[in-house]
Amino acid sequence: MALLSFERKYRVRGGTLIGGDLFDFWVGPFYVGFFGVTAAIAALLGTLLIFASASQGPTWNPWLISIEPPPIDAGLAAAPLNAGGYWQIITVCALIAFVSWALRQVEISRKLGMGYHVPVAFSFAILAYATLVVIRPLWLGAWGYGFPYGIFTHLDWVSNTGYSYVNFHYNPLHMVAITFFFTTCLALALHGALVLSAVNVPRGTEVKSPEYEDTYFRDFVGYSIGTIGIHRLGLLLALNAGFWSAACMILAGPLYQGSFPEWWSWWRSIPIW
Ligand code: BCL
Ligand code: BCL
Ligand code: BPH
Repeated sequence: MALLSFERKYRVRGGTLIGGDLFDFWVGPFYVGFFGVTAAIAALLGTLLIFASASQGPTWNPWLISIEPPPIDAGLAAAPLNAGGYWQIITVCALIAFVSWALRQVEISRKLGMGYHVPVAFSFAILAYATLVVIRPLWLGAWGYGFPYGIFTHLDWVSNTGYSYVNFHYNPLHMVAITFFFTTCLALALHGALVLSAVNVPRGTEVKSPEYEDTYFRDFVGYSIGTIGIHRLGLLLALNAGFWSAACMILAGPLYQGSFPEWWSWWRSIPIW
């Protein structure tokens, strides 16, 4: 395929982590690399296995298809295909696909001489997933604690898991995670709006510089975090949202069983009130 003029500058050789020059090429706009190949294979295989498992189940209705983890009694053993085995293999494929995806991001960062911020950020999402389907089930001693792969059934799992701790809103780390999610959304709303207000100006008027953006917030709330600062803050907020979500599920089960409203009794019995 012919290169676009600007691509000559960016489509450079090298920076691969593994495989040397072997997979160092592009297919259309996509960089391939060793991890592009492993991601594609794992994603394809995992998806095919979802179809294989669905073919054994009662429905082809996409909302209702569900690939169940093994029953809790089965513990940490390898399960027969139709009793959680598909789920186990799909989980392995999914983890390989996600980690490959992150490593491909690393190779692209290296080629371009850029930082690893994107793959680092994505690894927090992978960590959250791994917490739900690997770390927490291992810790609790059964794969059956993982969530089922179905559009509606995974919601049932969230609800049932939540209610088994009486009122999940009282999970203190769940509170922290939710607060970070909401704050992330606040920050992105303000940032997106501010940039558009400076750049997306009426025809014939001048685009405003970042100084205007900073001045806007100084006039408004007395402080501007600045142009790099807002991106640092946004990343920090989003990564904390993912991290405390994972942490709240390690608290729920491995570290604490029973009712989360009860967990707060230490607070009620502090002698100052
Ligand atoms: Mg969930 C909802 C996927 C883990 C709680 N969840 C959704 C839907 C989508 C989904 C079907 C919209 C998500 C979205 O826009 O995200 N959930 C999904 C996946 C995982 C996952 C793929 C995973 O870990 C691999 N969900 C979990 C865990 C809970 C959870 C167990 C805590 C995070 N999820 C909830 C709740 C809700 C969802 C509560 C909803 O109300 C919502 C819903 O409507 O459910 C019916 C943001 C991401 C994007 C916008 C990027 C695009 C993502 C697309 C849409 C994902 C498609 C997934 C596809 C249908 C599944 C398989 C892929 C193929 C086989 C290749
Ligand atoms: Mg809660 C979890 C908010 C009410 C029970 N809850 C969460 C957290 C989040 C949240 C803090 C989910 C985000 C997350 O983990 O992302 N809950 C929340 C809010 C309310 C709430 C705001 C509310 O009431 C306003 N929760 C309740 C009620 C309980 C309850 C009270 C039920 C009755 N809640 C639970 C349980 C859980 C949560 C149980 C969790 O397990 C979950 C949590 O903390 O999990 C860690 C992390 C993101 C992921 C896991 C997605 C990972 C994506 C992967 C890496 C990539 C997928 C790629 C995809 C397959 C590709 C598709 C193909 C392409 C599109 C082509
Ligand atoms: O490429 C990306 O974005 C464009 C990466 C990505 C990211 C990134 C990326 O760089 C970052 C920084 C984040 N996500 C960050 C975060 C948040 C904070 C840490 C967090 C809230 C979050 N991502 C959440 C989510 C969710 C939620 C909340 O549910 C979803 C659905 C996603 N992120 C999804 C994605 C993808 C769009 C993309 C990404 N986040 C990663 C794409 C990828 O890994 O591709 C390779 C894999 C495939 C193409 C398919 C694999 C198929 C499997 C083998 C089978 C399916 C198994 C699955 C378990 C079934 C689930 C069924 C569901 C119905 C439950």
